[in-house]
Amino acid sequence: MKKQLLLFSFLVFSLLIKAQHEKCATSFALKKGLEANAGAASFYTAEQLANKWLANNKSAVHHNKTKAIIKIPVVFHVVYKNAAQNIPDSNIISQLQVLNECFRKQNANYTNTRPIFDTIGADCEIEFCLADKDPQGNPTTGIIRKSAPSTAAFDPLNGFDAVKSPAKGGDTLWPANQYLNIWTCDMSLFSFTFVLGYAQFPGMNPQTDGVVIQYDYLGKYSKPKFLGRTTVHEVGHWLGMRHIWADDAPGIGQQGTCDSTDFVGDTPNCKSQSASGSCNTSTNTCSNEDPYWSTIDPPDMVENYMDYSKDSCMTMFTKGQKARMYSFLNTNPDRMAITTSTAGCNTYAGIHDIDDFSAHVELFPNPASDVVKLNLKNLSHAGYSYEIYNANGQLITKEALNYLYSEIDVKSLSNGLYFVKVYSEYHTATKRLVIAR
Ligand SMILES: [Ca+2]
Ligand SMILES: [Ca+2]
Ligand SMILES: [Zn+2]
Repeated sequence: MKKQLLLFSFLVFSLLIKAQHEKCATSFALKKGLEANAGAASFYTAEQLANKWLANNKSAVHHNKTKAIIKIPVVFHVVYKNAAQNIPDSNIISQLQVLNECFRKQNANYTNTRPIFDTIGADCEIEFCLADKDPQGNPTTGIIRKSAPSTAAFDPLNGFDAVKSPAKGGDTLWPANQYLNIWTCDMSLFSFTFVLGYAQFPGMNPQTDGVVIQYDYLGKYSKPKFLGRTTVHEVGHWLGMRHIWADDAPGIGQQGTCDSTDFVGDTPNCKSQSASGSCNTSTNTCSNEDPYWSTIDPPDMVENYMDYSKDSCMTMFTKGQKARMYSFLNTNPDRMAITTSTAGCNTYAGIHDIDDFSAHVELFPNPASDVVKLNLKNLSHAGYSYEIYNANGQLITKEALNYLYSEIDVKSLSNGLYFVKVYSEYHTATKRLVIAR
Protein backbone atom coordinates (compact mmCIF):
# COMPACT_ATOMS: atom_id res chain seq x y z
CA MET A 1 0.00 0.00 0.00
CA LYS A 2 2.78 2.31 0.99
CA LYS A 3 4.54 1.47 -2.26
CA GLN A 4 1.40 2.25 -4.27
CA LEU A 5 0.98 5.56 -2.54
CA LEU A 6 4.58 6.42 -3.28
CA LEU A 7 4.11 5.48 -6.92
CA PHE A 8 0.97 7.58 -7.07
CA SER A 9 2.69 10.63 -5.60
CA PHE A 10 5.51 10.14 -8.05
CA LEU A 11 3.07 10.03 -10.98
CA VAL A 12 1.23 13.14 -9.87
CA PHE A 13 4.49 14.91 -9.32
CA SER A 14 5.85 13.87 -12.73
CA LEU A 15 2.70 15.14 -14.42
CA LEU A 16 2.97 18.39 -12.55
CA ILE A 17 6.56 18.79 -13.63
CA LYS A 18 5.75 17.76 -17.20
CA ALA A 19 3.08 20.42 -17.38
CA GLN A 20 5.68 22.94 -16.38
CA HIS A 21 8.38 21.82 -18.76
CA GLU A 22 10.56 24.76 -19.66
CA LYS A 23 13.86 24.63 -21.47
CA CYS A 24 15.12 27.72 -19.75
CA ALA A 25 14.38 29.01 -16.28
CA THR A 26 15.85 32.48 -16.76
CA SER A 27 12.55 34.37 -16.61
CA PHE A 28 11.64 32.32 -13.54
CA ALA A 29 15.02 33.29 -12.01
CA LEU A 30 14.34 36.94 -12.85
CA LYS A 31 10.91 36.77 -11.23
CA LYS A 32 12.40 35.11 -8.12
CA GLY A 33 15.21 37.69 -8.02
CA LEU A 34 12.85 40.64 -8.33
CA GLU A 35 10.45 39.21 -5.73
CA ALA A 36 13.36 38.77 -3.32
CA ASN A 37 14.32 42.30 -4.25
CA ALA A 38 17.81 40.97 -4.89
CA GLY A 39 19.08 43.70 -7.13
CA ALA A 40 15.65 44.76 -8.37
CA ALA A 41 16.61 48.42 -8.40
CA SER A 42 19.97 47.75 -10.04
CA PHE A 43 18.27 45.52 -12.63
CA TYR A 44 16.01 48.39 -13.74
CA THR A 45 18.91 50.84 -13.61
CA ALA A 46 20.94 48.52 -15.84
CA GLU A 47 18.06 48.41 -18.36
CA GLN A 48 17.68 52.20 -18.34
CA LEU A 49 21.40 52.86 -18.79
CA ALA A 50 21.61 50.31 -21.59
CA ASN A 51 18.61 51.78 -23.40
CA LYS A 52 20.00 55.28 -23.12
CA TRP A 53 23.35 54.17 -24.51
CA LEU A 54 21.63 52.37 -27.36
CA ALA A 55 19.62 55.44 -28.30
CA ASN A 56 22.85 57.40 -28.67
CA ASN A 57 24.93 54.69 -30.36
CA LYS A 58 22.61 53.00 -32.81
CA SER A 59 24.60 53.58 -35.94
CA ALA A 60 27.92 52.81 -34.26
CA VAL A 61 26.97 49.33 -33.14
CA HIS A 62 25.11 48.47 -36.29
CA HIS A 63 27.78 49.46 -38.73
CA ASN A 64 31.10 49.77 -36.97
CA LYS A 65 33.20 47.83 -34.58
CA THR A 66 32.98 49.53 -31.23
CA LYS A 67 36.01 47.77 -29.78
CA ALA A 68 38.55 45.13 -30.60
CA ILE A 69 37.21 41.60 -30.07
CA ILE A 70 35.95 41.32 -26.51
CA LYS A 71 37.45 38.33 -24.70
CA ILE A 72 35.65 36.98 -21.68
CA PRO A 73 37.39 34.66 -19.20
CA VAL A 74 35.14 31.79 -18.13
CA VAL A 75 35.31 29.63 -15.03
CA PHE A 76 33.38 26.35 -15.11
CA HIS A 77 32.19 24.97 -11.78
CA VAL A 78 31.50 21.27 -12.29
CA VAL A 79 29.38 20.30 -9.27
CA TYR A 80 28.74 16.58 -9.40
CA LYS A 81 27.11 13.79 -7.44
CA ASN A 82 28.38 10.91 -9.61
CA ALA A 83 30.95 10.18 -12.30
CA ALA A 84 28.62 10.94 -15.22
CA GLN A 85 27.98 14.43 -13.89
CA ASN A 86 31.73 15.01 -13.55
CA ILE A 87 31.87 15.87 -17.24
CA PRO A 88 35.22 15.62 -19.05
CA ASP A 89 37.40 18.60 -19.96
CA SER A 90 36.84 17.80 -23.64
CA ASN A 91 33.12 18.53 -23.27
CA ILE A 92 33.88 21.86 -21.67
CA ILE A 93 36.37 22.80 -24.38
CA SER A 94 33.90 21.79 -27.08
CA GLN A 95 31.35 24.10 -25.41
CA LEU A 96 33.80 27.00 -25.51
CA GLN A 97 34.33 26.31 -29.17
CA VAL A 98 30.56 26.35 -29.81
CA LEU A 99 30.22 29.62 -27.89
CA ASN A 100 32.97 31.17 -29.98
CA GLU A 101 31.60 29.88 -33.25
CA CYS A 102 28.12 31.18 -32.47
CA PHE A 103 29.17 34.57 -31.09
CA ARG A 104 31.59 35.05 -34.02
CA LYS A 105 29.12 33.79 -36.67
CA GLN A 106 31.49 30.96 -37.56
CA ASN A 107 28.95 28.19 -36.87
CA ALA A 108 28.77 25.68 -39.72
CA ASN A 109 24.95 25.77 -39.82
CA TYR A 110 24.82 29.54 -40.44
CA THR A 111 24.44 28.71 -44.14
CA ASN A 112 20.99 27.26 -43.29
CA THR A 113 19.71 30.70 -42.24
CA ARG A 114 16.79 31.68 -44.48
CA PRO A 115 17.56 34.45 -47.02
CA ILE A 116 15.11 36.85 -45.36
CA PHE A 117 17.32 36.78 -42.25
CA ASP A 118 20.84 35.91 -43.37
CA THR A 119 21.93 39.51 -43.95
CA ILE A 120 21.12 40.52 -40.38
CA GLY A 121 23.08 37.74 -38.66
CA ALA A 122 25.76 39.28 -36.45
CA ASP A 123 29.38 38.56 -35.75
CA CYS A 124 29.06 39.69 -32.13
CA GLU A 125 32.85 40.06 -31.86
CA ILE A 126 32.84 38.40 -28.45
CA GLU A 127 35.03 35.40 -27.63
CA PHE A 128 35.22 33.18 -24.56
CA CYS A 129 38.20 31.41 -23.06
CA LEU A 130 39.06 29.45 -19.96
CA ALA A 131 40.31 31.58 -17.09
CA ASP A 132 44.01 31.05 -16.51
CA LYS A 133 44.29 33.01 -13.26
CA ASP A 134 42.15 32.41 -10.21
CA PRO A 135 40.89 35.33 -8.06
CA GLN A 136 44.15 35.22 -6.06
CA GLY A 137 46.23 35.47 -9.24
CA ASN A 138 47.38 31.84 -9.16
CA PRO A 139 47.43 29.68 -12.31
CA THR A 140 44.23 27.72 -12.95
CA THR A 141 42.76 25.54 -15.67
CA GLY A 142 39.51 27.48 -15.37
CA ILE A 143 37.70 24.24 -14.53
CA ILE A 144 36.79 23.68 -10.88
CA ARG A 145 35.44 20.29 -9.85
CA LYS A 146 33.48 19.79 -6.69
CA SER A 147 31.91 16.62 -5.42
CA ALA A 148 28.70 17.66 -3.78
CA PRO A 149 25.88 16.28 -1.69
CA SER A 150 22.51 15.74 -3.28
CA THR A 151 21.28 19.18 -2.31
CA ALA A 152 23.73 20.98 -4.57
CA ALA A 153 21.52 21.84 -7.47
CA PHE A 154 18.68 23.91 -8.65
CA ASP A 155 15.77 22.72 -6.58
CA PRO A 156 12.47 24.42 -7.40
CA LEU A 157 10.84 22.99 -4.28
CA ASN A 158 13.42 23.71 -1.63
CA GLY A 159 15.54 26.51 -2.90
CA PHE A 160 17.19 28.12 -5.80
CA ASP A 161 20.81 28.69 -6.75
CA ALA A 162 22.06 26.12 -4.20
CA VAL A 163 24.73 25.17 -6.75
CA LYS A 164 26.28 28.62 -6.27
CA SER A 165 26.35 28.39 -2.50
CA PRO A 166 29.18 26.54 -0.66
CA ALA A 167 26.98 26.47 2.45
CA LYS A 168 24.47 24.35 0.50
CA GLY A 169 27.12 22.12 -1.08
CA GLY A 170 27.61 24.16 -4.25
CA ASP A 171 30.70 25.98 -5.44
CA THR A 172 31.34 29.62 -4.73
CA LEU A 173 31.37 32.16 -7.51
CA TRP A 174 34.49 33.93 -8.70
CA PRO A 175 34.09 37.72 -8.90
CA ALA A 176 31.45 38.45 -11.51
CA ASN A 177 33.28 41.52 -12.77
CA GLN A 178 36.30 39.38 -13.77
CA TYR A 179 34.79 36.03 -14.79
CA LEU A 180 31.76 34.57 -16.48
CA ASN A 181 30.79 31.83 -14.00
CA ILE A 182 29.20 28.73 -15.57
CA TRP A 183 28.02 26.02 -13.19
CA THR A 184 27.04 22.57 -14.39
CA CYS A 185 25.08 20.21 -12.17
CA ASP A 186 22.10 17.90 -12.23
CA MET A 187 18.84 19.82 -12.13
CA SER A 188 16.64 16.85 -12.90
CA LEU A 189 14.05 15.54 -10.47
CA PHE A 190 13.15 11.84 -10.49
CA SER A 191 15.29 11.57 -13.65
CA PHE A 192 13.13 14.07 -15.47
CA THR A 193 15.02 16.97 -16.98
CA PHE A 194 12.68 19.92 -17.01
CA VAL A 195 15.21 22.76 -16.93
CA LEU A 196 18.19 22.78 -19.27
CA GLY A 197 19.67 26.00 -17.98
CA TYR A 198 19.18 29.48 -16.56
CA ALA A 199 21.10 32.70 -16.38
CA GLN A 200 21.13 35.98 -14.54
CA PHE A 201 20.57 39.23 -16.44
CA PRO A 202 22.95 42.19 -16.08
CA GLY A 203 22.28 44.27 -13.00
CA MET A 204 21.03 41.48 -10.75
CA ASN A 205 22.73 40.29 -7.57
CA PRO A 206 26.50 40.06 -8.30
CA GLN A 207 26.85 37.29 -5.69
CA THR A 208 24.84 34.88 -7.87
CA ASP A 209 25.77 36.18 -11.33
CA GLY A 210 26.38 33.71 -14.14
CA VAL A 211 24.87 30.75 -15.94
CA VAL A 212 23.79 27.27 -14.79
CA ILE A 213 23.58 24.39 -17.29
CA GLN A 214 22.16 20.89 -16.86
CA TYR A 215 25.35 18.79 -17.02
CA ASP A 216 24.34 16.56 -19.93
CA TYR A 217 23.42 19.54 -22.10
CA LEU A 218 26.83 21.18 -21.85
CA GLY A 219 29.20 20.72 -24.76
CA LYS A 220 28.97 19.64 -28.34
CA TYR A 221 28.91 15.90 -27.69
CA SER A 222 26.71 15.72 -24.63
CA LYS A 223 23.77 14.35 -26.51
CA PRO A 224 23.88 13.51 -30.19
CA LYS A 225 20.85 15.71 -30.85
CA PHE A 226 22.26 18.79 -29.16
CA LEU A 227 24.95 21.15 -30.38
CA GLY A 228 25.78 23.17 -27.30
CA ARG A 229 23.12 25.78 -28.06
CA THR A 230 21.67 25.70 -24.51
CA THR A 231 24.79 27.45 -23.22
CA VAL A 232 24.79 29.89 -26.16
CA HIS A 233 21.17 30.78 -25.29
CA GLU A 234 21.94 31.24 -21.58
CA VAL A 235 25.07 33.32 -22.20
CA GLY A 236 22.84 35.41 -24.48
CA HIS A 237 20.60 36.08 -21.45
CA TRP A 238 23.68 36.88 -19.35
CA LEU A 239 24.49 39.57 -21.92
CA GLY A 240 20.96 41.01 -21.65
CA MET A 241 19.08 39.15 -24.39
CA ARG A 242 15.42 38.33 -23.81
CA HIS A 243 13.50 35.49 -25.44
CA ILE A 244 12.36 36.62 -28.87
CA TRP A 245 8.70 36.06 -27.90
CA ALA A 246 9.24 38.37 -24.89
CA ASP A 247 7.85 35.98 -22.25
CA ASP A 248 4.36 37.42 -22.33
CA ALA A 249 2.35 34.19 -22.41
CA PRO A 250 -0.14 34.19 -19.51
CA GLY A 251 0.85 30.63 -18.58
CA ILE A 252 3.30 27.97 -19.60
CA GLY A 253 2.27 26.37 -22.88
CA GLN A 254 -0.13 29.22 -23.67
CA GLN A 255 0.22 31.65 -26.54
CA GLY A 256 1.34 35.16 -25.76
CA THR A 257 0.46 38.38 -27.50
CA CYS A 258 2.06 40.47 -30.21
CA ASP A 259 2.33 43.68 -28.22
CA SER A 260 5.38 43.01 -26.07
CA THR A 261 9.01 43.31 -27.05
CA ASP A 262 12.39 41.71 -26.57
CA PHE A 263 13.79 45.27 -26.95
CA VAL A 264 15.30 44.33 -30.30
CA GLY A 265 13.92 45.76 -33.55
CA ASP A 266 15.17 43.24 -36.09
CA THR A 267 13.88 40.09 -34.31
CA PRO A 268 10.32 39.75 -35.63
CA ASN A 269 7.52 39.86 -33.07
CA CYS A 270 6.21 36.44 -32.19
CA LYS A 271 3.62 35.11 -29.80
CA SER A 272 5.27 32.42 -27.76
CA GLN A 273 7.87 29.70 -27.93
CA SER A 274 5.98 28.45 -30.97
CA ALA A 275 9.03 26.65 -32.29
CA SER A 276 9.64 24.78 -29.06
CA GLY A 277 11.86 21.83 -29.82
CA SER A 278 11.05 22.06 -33.51
CA CYS A 279 12.18 23.94 -36.55
CA ASN A 280 8.94 25.08 -38.12
CA THR A 281 9.85 27.69 -40.72
CA SER A 282 6.25 28.27 -41.77
CA THR A 283 5.30 29.84 -38.42
CA ASN A 284 4.31 33.50 -38.53
CA THR A 285 2.43 34.36 -35.33
CA CYS A 286 2.54 38.19 -35.45
CA SER A 287 2.19 40.73 -38.25
CA ASN A 288 2.78 43.98 -36.38
CA GLU A 289 6.54 44.11 -36.79
CA ASP A 290 8.88 46.70 -35.41
CA PRO A 291 9.56 49.71 -37.73
CA TYR A 292 12.83 47.99 -38.66
CA TRP A 293 10.81 45.72 -40.96
CA SER A 294 8.78 48.54 -42.54
CA THR A 295 5.88 46.90 -44.43
CA ILE A 296 7.44 43.43 -44.52
CA ASP A 297 5.80 40.74 -42.39
CA PRO A 298 8.63 38.29 -41.72
CA PRO A 299 8.05 34.79 -40.35
CA ASP A 300 9.03 33.91 -36.76
CA MET A 301 12.81 33.73 -36.50
CA VAL A 302 13.24 30.08 -35.48
CA GLU A 303 16.93 30.43 -36.34
CA ASN A 304 17.48 32.68 -33.35
CA TYR A 305 19.50 31.41 -30.38
CA MET A 306 16.99 33.13 -28.09
CA ASP A 307 14.10 30.96 -29.31
CA TYR A 308 13.35 27.41 -28.11
CA SER A 309 14.00 25.77 -31.47
CA LYS A 310 15.98 22.59 -32.03
CA ASP A 311 19.71 23.11 -31.61
CA SER A 312 20.31 22.13 -35.22
CA CYS A 313 18.22 25.01 -36.59
CA MET A 314 19.58 27.68 -34.22
CA THR A 315 22.01 29.65 -36.33
CA MET A 316 22.07 33.32 -35.35
CA PHE A 317 22.05 36.38 -33.17
CA THR A 318 20.92 39.48 -35.06
CA LYS A 319 22.69 42.80 -35.40
CA GLY A 320 20.00 44.30 -33.18
CA GLN A 321 20.76 41.72 -30.49
CA LYS A 322 24.46 42.48 -30.82
CA ALA A 323 23.65 46.14 -30.25
CA ARG A 324 21.70 45.22 -27.12
CA MET A 325 24.61 43.12 -25.83
CA TYR A 326 26.97 46.03 -26.41
CA SER A 327 24.57 48.38 -24.65
CA PHE A 328 25.20 46.39 -21.44
CA LEU A 329 28.89 45.79 -22.15
CA ASN A 330 29.26 49.59 -22.34
CA THR A 331 27.15 50.60 -19.35
CA ASN A 332 26.74 47.89 -16.70
CA PRO A 333 29.68 48.09 -14.26
CA ASP A 334 30.24 44.31 -13.98
CA ARG A 335 29.85 43.65 -17.71
CA MET A 336 32.12 46.61 -18.54
CA ALA A 337 34.80 45.40 -16.13
CA ILE A 338 34.84 41.89 -17.58
CA THR A 339 35.78 43.24 -21.01
CA THR A 340 39.15 44.31 -19.57
CA SER A 341 39.61 41.34 -17.22
CA THR A 342 43.14 39.96 -17.29
CA ALA A 343 42.13 36.65 -15.70
CA GLY A 344 42.39 34.55 -18.82
CA CYS A 345 42.46 34.01 -22.52
CA ASN A 346 46.12 33.06 -22.73
CA THR A 347 45.68 29.29 -22.60
CA TYR A 348 42.81 28.70 -24.96
CA ALA A 349 42.03 31.04 -27.80
CA GLY A 350 38.78 29.15 -28.10
CA ILE A 351 37.71 29.54 -31.66
CA HIS A 352 41.10 28.41 -32.88
CA ASP A 353 41.03 25.22 -30.81
CA ILE A 354 39.47 22.99 -33.37
CA ASP A 355 37.86 20.19 -31.44
CA ASP A 356 38.25 17.21 -33.75
CA PHE A 357 35.60 14.49 -33.38
CA SER A 358 37.99 11.85 -34.76
CA ALA A 359 40.23 12.42 -31.71
CA HIS A 360 37.40 10.94 -29.63
CA VAL A 361 37.30 7.72 -31.65
CA GLU A 362 39.77 4.98 -30.65
CA LEU A 363 40.07 1.78 -32.64
CA PHE A 364 42.44 -0.92 -31.39
CA PRO A 365 44.32 -3.12 -31.86
CA ASN A 366 45.08 -2.00 -35.37
CA PRO A 367 46.04 -4.17 -37.27
CA ALA A 368 43.40 -6.49 -35.77
CA SER A 369 42.67 -10.16 -36.29
CA ASP A 370 39.48 -11.39 -34.57
CA VAL A 371 38.12 -8.54 -32.47
CA VAL A 372 38.54 -4.80 -32.75
CA LYS A 373 37.70 -2.53 -29.84
CA LEU A 374 35.93 0.73 -30.49
CA ASN A 375 36.10 3.29 -27.70
CA LEU A 376 34.40 6.68 -27.86
CA LYS A 377 36.66 8.55 -25.50
CA ASN A 378 35.45 11.46 -23.37
CA LEU A 379 31.96 11.43 -24.82
CA SER A 380 29.23 11.24 -22.25
CA HIS A 381 26.28 9.93 -24.20
CA ALA A 382 25.73 6.95 -26.45
CA GLY A 383 23.73 7.29 -29.66
CA TYR A 384 26.39 6.72 -32.28
CA SER A 385 26.55 4.16 -35.11
CA TYR A 386 29.34 2.65 -37.12
CA GLU A 387 29.81 1.33 -40.63
CA ILE A 388 32.67 -0.72 -42.05
CA TYR A 389 33.63 -0.31 -45.69
CA ASN A 390 36.13 -2.34 -47.67
CA ALA A 391 38.93 -0.76 -49.69
CA ASN A 392 36.59 -0.47 -52.70
CA GLY A 393 34.13 1.60 -50.71
CA GLN A 394 31.51 -1.18 -50.40
CA LEU A 395 29.51 -1.22 -47.19
CA ILE A 396 30.18 -4.43 -45.24
CA THR A 397 28.52 -3.84 -41.85
CA LYS A 398 26.35 -1.21 -40.28
CA GLU A 399 25.28 -1.13 -36.65
CA ALA A 400 24.10 1.19 -33.92
CA LEU A 401 26.39 1.58 -30.91
CA ASN A 402 24.53 1.22 -27.65
CA TYR A 403 27.59 1.89 -25.54
CA LEU A 404 30.60 4.15 -25.69
CA TYR A 405 32.83 1.06 -25.57
CA SER A 406 32.20 -1.89 -27.92
CA GLU A 407 34.01 -4.96 -29.15
CA ILE A 408 33.39 -5.74 -32.80
CA ASP A 409 33.82 -9.25 -34.15
CA VAL A 410 35.83 -9.00 -37.38
CA LYS A 411 36.52 -12.72 -37.90
CA SER A 412 34.51 -12.71 -41.13
CA LEU A 413 36.66 -9.98 -42.69
CA SER A 414 39.53 -11.18 -44.87
CA ASN A 415 42.96 -9.63 -44.65
CA GLY A 416 43.22 -6.13 -46.03
CA LEU A 417 42.38 -2.47 -45.57
CA TYR A 418 38.96 -1.29 -44.31
CA PHE A 419 37.41 2.00 -43.31
CA VAL A 420 35.38 2.35 -40.13
CA LYS A 421 33.00 5.29 -40.10
CA VAL A 422 31.64 6.35 -36.69
CA TYR A 423 28.87 8.90 -36.72
CA SER A 424 25.88 10.52 -35.05
CA GLU A 425 23.36 12.91 -36.55
CA TYR A 426 25.97 15.70 -36.50
CA HIS A 427 29.43 14.17 -36.15
CA THR A 428 31.40 11.84 -38.39
CA ALA A 429 34.86 10.36 -38.21
CA THR A 430 36.41 7.74 -40.47
CA LYS A 431 39.32 5.57 -39.36
CA ARG A 432 41.48 3.13 -41.30
CA LEU A 433 41.46 -0.44 -40.05
CA VAL A 434 43.84 -3.17 -41.17
CA ILE A 435 42.91 -6.84 -40.78
CA ALA A 436 45.97 -9.11 -40.66
CA ARG A 437 46.20 -12.68 -39.36
CA1 LIG B 1 11.81 41.99 -31.54
CA1 LIG C 1 5.61 38.26 -38.58
ZN1 LIG D 1 15.99 31.43 -22.08
